[in-house]
Amino acid sequence: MALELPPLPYDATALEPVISANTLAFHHGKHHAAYVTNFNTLTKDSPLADKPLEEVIKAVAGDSAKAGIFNNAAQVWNHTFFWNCLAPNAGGKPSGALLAKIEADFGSFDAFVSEFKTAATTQFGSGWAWLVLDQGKLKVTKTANADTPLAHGQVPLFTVDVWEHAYYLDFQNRRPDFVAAVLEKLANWAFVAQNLAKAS
Ligand code: MN3
Repeated sequence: MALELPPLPYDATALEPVISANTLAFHHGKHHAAYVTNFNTLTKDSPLADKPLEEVIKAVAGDSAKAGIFNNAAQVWNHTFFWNCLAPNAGGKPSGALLAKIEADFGSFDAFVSEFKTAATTQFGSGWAWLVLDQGKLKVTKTANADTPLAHGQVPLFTVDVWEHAYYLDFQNRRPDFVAAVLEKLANWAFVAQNLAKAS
């Protein structure tokens, strides 16, 4: 069963002005779509084609002979997850159990934001910044290229794509401004809270 590109969970203009419809047309319509096409080509007639994506990622992680499958599988998963981490009229400060857990594990919400921004802006080259659950504790991590916390025994709760294709049309080289705007205006804390509840 071939993978299909999942539709965006909102209209193409819904995330403006932080993420323009033009960026989404390329990022979802071209980049994410290409990872789906490449994954299907690389796994055609393989038993991997019938496994859930999370299982494929964990099965081929670290296998240099299957690096192409890993990269495309992880990029498909990471992008679908990223789209769900965003919502119009969102961002700011979460509430409830998620906020309590952030305050318990980072000291304060501001301390989490600061650590997340540092991870996102110090990822050298392409990659991702993450909030993960690791052995029951929240942590901020960053991964390079297609790499994903799923390959490291961690549960992803929230991510921001910091590949240049994620922000260059809207922010050019200003990655810190892109990350700050996502946290302030688009972070879908309701989705993150669901991820935490499922993982706890
Ligand atoms: Mn991307």
